Amino acid sequence: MIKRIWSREILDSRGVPTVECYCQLDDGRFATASVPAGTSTGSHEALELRDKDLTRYHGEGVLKAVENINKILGPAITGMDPTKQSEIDQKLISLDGTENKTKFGGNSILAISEVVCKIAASSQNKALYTWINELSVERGMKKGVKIPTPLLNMINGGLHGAGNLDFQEFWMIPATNKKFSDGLQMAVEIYQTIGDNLARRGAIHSVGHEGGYAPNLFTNADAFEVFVESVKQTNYSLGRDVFLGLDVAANSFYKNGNYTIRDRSSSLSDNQLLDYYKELISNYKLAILEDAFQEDAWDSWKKLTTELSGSVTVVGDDLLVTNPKRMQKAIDEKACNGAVIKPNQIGTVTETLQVVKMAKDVNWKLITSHRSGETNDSFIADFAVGIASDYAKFGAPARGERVAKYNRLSAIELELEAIT
Ligand code: 2PG
Ligand code: MG
Repeated sequence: MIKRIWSREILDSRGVPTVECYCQLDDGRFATASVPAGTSTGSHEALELRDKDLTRYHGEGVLKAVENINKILGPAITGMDPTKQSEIDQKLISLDGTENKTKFGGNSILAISEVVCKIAASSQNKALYTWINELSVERGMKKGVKIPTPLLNMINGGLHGAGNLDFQEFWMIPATNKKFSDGLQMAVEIYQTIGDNLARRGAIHSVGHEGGYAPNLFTNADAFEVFVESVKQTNYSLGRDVFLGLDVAANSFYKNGNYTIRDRSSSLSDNQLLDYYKELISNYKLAILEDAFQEDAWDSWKKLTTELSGSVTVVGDDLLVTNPKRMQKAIDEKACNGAVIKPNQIGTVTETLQVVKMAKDVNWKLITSHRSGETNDSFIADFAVGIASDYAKFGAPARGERVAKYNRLSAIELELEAIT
């Protein structure tokens, strides 16, 4: 039984406040969970409640969300059985009562939902990923866990970069038949080689929010060139061991009906941008393309999926925002064939599982994802394994809050090997 829930304000990896939540059961057991936050958020996401008190943290404080947990939401679920995840989530959802969790904030609600999930696992002496898999079976999905293939963010641009690239994330993708730990080793070797090459060109500026390099280069295609050159200098081969992928995060350079990127001297229409993607896919063996158009350009998404889903996985993030309604629309309109899954876009574990189920029912690829503002909480790694996600996107293979998740996947890999 839940004896007490309480919360406090902590900092995320960007130095921005976020919510941490504690739970204690009547048997004395404790758990904590903290929630991440995005920088390039979709406008249809659940509300992240911020204080807007300009005398603290430039208005980014989360004391109201903390108080919502301490005074209202925590007491409301005290006495409940933590293994009843969907009942607890439903209670939080109805107490809030708004479409996008604008009353109490998705950050306060998710912090509770995750801490409950963790303590329920521990109270049953189960690994968190095992318990999450049982919760997905409860919602009609198949039994069985899986270590996802990592999408490692090597070069950061857009709102995540301090550099000058427009595209947000340039990923290295190990071949899906590689063992997780082998893929991770490969990623580190390539990451360090990219760093050396950027330094030699005098192009290292800094690292971006997710630990990838944020270099000074002329064009987005130059970032791919450095990437390809670096892979060649290792023992791995592009198109066999390693593939490339891209989160364009197109919202961030879309304005007045056009997209402006450094690779072209004038702004591009949707069709011109689509042509440019075709070039990139054939030149650089792109395997996955996320958020290629802005979040409400449904017709362009449909066209992209019709024309390119044979050669690349077309993934929606800001388009779908892990929201059942937007997901259903995307399925009906065949707007993509892959979904990014981020619990904090919707605000509870149960609703996230609902969206996962919808994607699985139509055989879409699943990418379980961190946010650019992270803590060292590795809940998302267990979640990815528990839902048997195809891919996991946790940033560069560097920086504490990113490797916390990758190291957790390695630990789970060892555990699973030990029991099979
Ligand atoms: C994304 C994410 C995570 P943010 O766009 O996919 O990489 O970025 O958390 O800033 O929305
Ligand atoms: Mg994205």
